[in-house]
Amino acid sequence: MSTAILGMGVTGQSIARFLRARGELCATFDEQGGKSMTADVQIGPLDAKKLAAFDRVAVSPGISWHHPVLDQLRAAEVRLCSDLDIFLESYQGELLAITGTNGKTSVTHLLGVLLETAAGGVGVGGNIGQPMLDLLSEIHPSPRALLELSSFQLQRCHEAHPKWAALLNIQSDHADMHADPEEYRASKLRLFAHQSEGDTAVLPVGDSFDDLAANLKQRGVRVRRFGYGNHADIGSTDTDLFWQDGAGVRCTVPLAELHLIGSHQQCNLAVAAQAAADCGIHEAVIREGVTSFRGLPHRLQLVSSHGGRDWFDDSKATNPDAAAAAMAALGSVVWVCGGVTKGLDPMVLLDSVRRHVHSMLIIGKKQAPFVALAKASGVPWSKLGTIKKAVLKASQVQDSLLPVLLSPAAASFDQFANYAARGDAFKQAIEALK
Ligand code: UMA
Repeated sequence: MSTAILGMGVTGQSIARFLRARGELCATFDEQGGKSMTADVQIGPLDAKKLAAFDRVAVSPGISWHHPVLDQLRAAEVRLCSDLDIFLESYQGELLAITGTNGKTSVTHLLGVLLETAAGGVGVGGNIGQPMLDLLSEIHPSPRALLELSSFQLQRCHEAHPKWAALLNIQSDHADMHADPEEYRASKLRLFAHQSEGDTAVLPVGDSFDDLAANLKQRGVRVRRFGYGNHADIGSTDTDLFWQDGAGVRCTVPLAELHLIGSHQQCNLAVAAQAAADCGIHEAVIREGVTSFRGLPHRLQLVSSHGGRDWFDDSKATNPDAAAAAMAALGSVVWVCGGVTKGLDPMVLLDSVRRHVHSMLIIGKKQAPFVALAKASGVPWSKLGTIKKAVLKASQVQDSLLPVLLSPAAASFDQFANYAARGDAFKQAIEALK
């Protein structure tokens, strides 16, 4: 079988490594090129005629599914596939998968730590950064794989069938890559399309997932709903985190024992706890795991208490809903926001800003959407442009009790390599104040 691989980032390189190790023929293509690319990569515009000569074309997640060349290949009935398809062709173990707009990396990370204690351990990969095909390079791959899957990865996969799958939320994101919100939602829901008797699906509580839950139950899938409040099977209340053990008995941990704030983060912990319990991990291990988890960097992380106020780095909040959850968790904040909106209008945050924001400090190259939000909300605002200037300005805000929250509601790539670099710059700027 010959494969053309499109996009030679982390995913494309892992596909090439995997197929070449098996002696399969493949050719590699990238439209932009880059320093890390080997000489065999064909750099430049994609040519549908050339690609149609291959048995299949593996498409990296960051290449739009609506790329005109992919449309031409579809018209020519060329098989398009993803690294997930190639992974599933070869992997014989049990598959656990996590998707959602926000929180999936945190849940995947914590669950990975918990499942590491199971016999045979776990291979963790996917959108979290470790390409899933690299998990198969081990001589004895783990008997279970835990994948974080993005809408892009699910959209281009033919038949994922996870034994245990969770959807954390569907919020507005990636409007620049998906044709419309329905397409984005449909991509995420593909995770459950092939689940059947004996599988488990974890879904948020709420009307918008009731039909899916009913449909899955009809197919014999065990459905668990998570959320805030006692009506959920898994989740958090004002006082506790809760999930169910193997016998269906409710396990609880007081919120006071957790390091993570905000019901959105606490519900994520509960989902990871539930997954671990469903995989037979001992309750004591789960308790230890959730109470010791301090969260991943750049996710509502307290990074300084300089000047008598708390400074939170939530740089990973690259869409409005993530920022809204962070504001709600902190109550009232000086908000550092702005960046690349990815086709999403920050105006959806109007209510949250009115309720939780003392003042807005706007960064990023194109500030107009955030300026419009500030004007509509009536809160004081300043256009600062850089993180450094925003941090300096924040340090001068009079009400010293208010936390400063970097939760940009936008991507970082107008000014930084990624959200982590943006969060690091925030921390450095706070250090520089000292
Ligand atoms: N490229 C083209 N044409 C295009 C677009 C890209 O040729 O139209 C080329 C670029 O020049 C580049 C390569 O494709 O060389 C990049 O491929 P990619 O964007 O698919 O990125 P990878 O390096 O393969 O990383 C991908 C995920 N990236 C995206 O989905 C955008 C990584 O998720 C993931 O960790 C990795 O696979 C391993 O599975 C990142 C991400 O931002 C963290 N994900 C989004 C998110 O979490 O919100 C979905």
